[in-house]
Amino acid sequence: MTVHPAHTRVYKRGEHSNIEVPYTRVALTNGETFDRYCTEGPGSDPQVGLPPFRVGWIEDRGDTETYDGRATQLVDNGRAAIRSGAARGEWQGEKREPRRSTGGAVTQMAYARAGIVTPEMEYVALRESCDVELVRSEVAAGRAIIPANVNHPESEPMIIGRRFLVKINANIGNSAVTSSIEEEVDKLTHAITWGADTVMDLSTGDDIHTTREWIIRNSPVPIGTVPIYQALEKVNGEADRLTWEIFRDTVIEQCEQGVDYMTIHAGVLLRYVPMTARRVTGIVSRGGSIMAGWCLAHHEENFLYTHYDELCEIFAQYDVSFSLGDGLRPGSTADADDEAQLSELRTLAELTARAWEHDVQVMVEGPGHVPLHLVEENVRLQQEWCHGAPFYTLGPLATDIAPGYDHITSAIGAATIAMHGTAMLCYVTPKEHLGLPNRDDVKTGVITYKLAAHAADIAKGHPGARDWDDALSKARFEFRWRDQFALSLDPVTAEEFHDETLPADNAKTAHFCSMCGPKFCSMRISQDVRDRFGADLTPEDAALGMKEKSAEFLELGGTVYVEEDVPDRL
Ligand code: IRN
Ligand code: FE2
Repeated sequence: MTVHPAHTRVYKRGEHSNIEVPYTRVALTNGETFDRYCTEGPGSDPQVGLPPFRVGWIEDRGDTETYDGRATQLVDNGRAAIRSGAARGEWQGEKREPRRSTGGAVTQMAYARAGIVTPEMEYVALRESCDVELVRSEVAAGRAIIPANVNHPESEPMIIGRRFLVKINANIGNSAVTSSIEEEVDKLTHAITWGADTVMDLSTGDDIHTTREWIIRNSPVPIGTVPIYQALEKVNGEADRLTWEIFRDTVIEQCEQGVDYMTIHAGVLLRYVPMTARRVTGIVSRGGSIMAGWCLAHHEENFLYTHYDELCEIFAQYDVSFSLGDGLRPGSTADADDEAQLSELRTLAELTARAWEHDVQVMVEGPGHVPLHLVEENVRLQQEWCHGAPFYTLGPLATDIAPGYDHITSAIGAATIAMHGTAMLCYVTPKEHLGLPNRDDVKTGVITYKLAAHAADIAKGHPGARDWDDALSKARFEFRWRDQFALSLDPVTAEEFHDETLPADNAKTAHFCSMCGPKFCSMRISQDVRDRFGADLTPEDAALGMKEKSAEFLELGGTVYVEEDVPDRL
């Protein structure tokens, strides 16, 4: 699905390989074209899923093998259930056997460190229009990650790191209270159509496994999860009954399904929990509160921390990336940068280094709610302490006072934090703090975060980032309305808003809109001036032109434009 008739899918081919990277080409009315980064994938029938196009690359490396995984049975049952619309049904699809390493780490980091350039790295370099050596060296250094589980061969490789385009993640997932599997797959498609770079499935409640299977098989973008949510379901929501074994099995089940990165709240240490007692909003992270509850109930150290090396060994076998959870992130501006948050960050730094010893890729999660004057400091500390590992932040919300508008309060913080070096932004929707986002909220969240990320790319001087702005601004100045819509992040809304007052077809070429009307359009006036004096317009000429305009204006009676007389002229 494309969002505008002027959009088509084109492929960029590598010079030395046959790797093809999809782009969205915007055809402009002046004959020019503009190519945009594209996340929506080739599109799929939810019942069938996407073609596993990366399988050949994975097999060619010869370092993985298929096996009779524990997830296979669950997968088959799950798909059959959907297909028949019943709890039991016959699975007619192919049996998918999971794959894992035959020995060593099969991670992009391991290859990068060994000096190997993988097809995934080439793909990413084409996608980002950068040198493949930059990709390889940043992944090798841990400053960027390419989340790409060997069991998610449907995914189009992408990179998360501060030297690359700022990425955004959209959270979807049902809860015990609302929404079905079909709705969640639809939200996935909607999120990637509007530009989500990764999607996290945060489903809780029934059918977690099946929902996730459907999402992964239909996802061209990396999928993230928080496996402690599913582990908690397995013990009926009683956090103190959780064990390392239950958690480990859940993680393996998800590794086999193809989850590309997992949020692991291993930095919530027993001794940090009391530090949250005097906070305004205590612990606001779901995973953080589960682990804090477990630590207190057992008066033992967090099992995610004590079994961390085992977890690294599992992740290395599938190339699953860590998203080290900020279980103690501030949930209000008052709690920002407090002892609990910063103590946890120190532990996340230690865990980053330990994962790297296993060649496992890592990003580090960050806040939350942070007033603007503390935003830069948050990036600086994370980058310094965590040895440059990519930062992945939830907003942050710059203020707490606007429930219903928290996509905006958080985008203010998100643009700022990304400008200072955050690599990926976790979106916040208008429903934040209020309810489960619906389809429309997903779109609003994605668009809001795309613009925050892009604003940061421009501020960072990212090569080529401003080209998009220039293309749109030119279209705007030249009154190519159709091109302005086609180039915008959300063409549908842009066109709708324009047409609300000037729906006629010829208004799409008119040299004004209803905001100022024909006589007061600053861009039309300055264009007239340019036309009169030619391209080599001096400031003096411009001043003269403005004088003439002013005379013309007074001649016309100097009245303010009345909207009623517009339709006649169109
Ligand atoms: C991102 C940065 N900090 C937190 N996040 C996201 O918040 C995380 O990746 C997950 O999608 C979501 C919920 O996490 P908690 O509440 O379990 O920590
Ligand atoms: Fe919050």
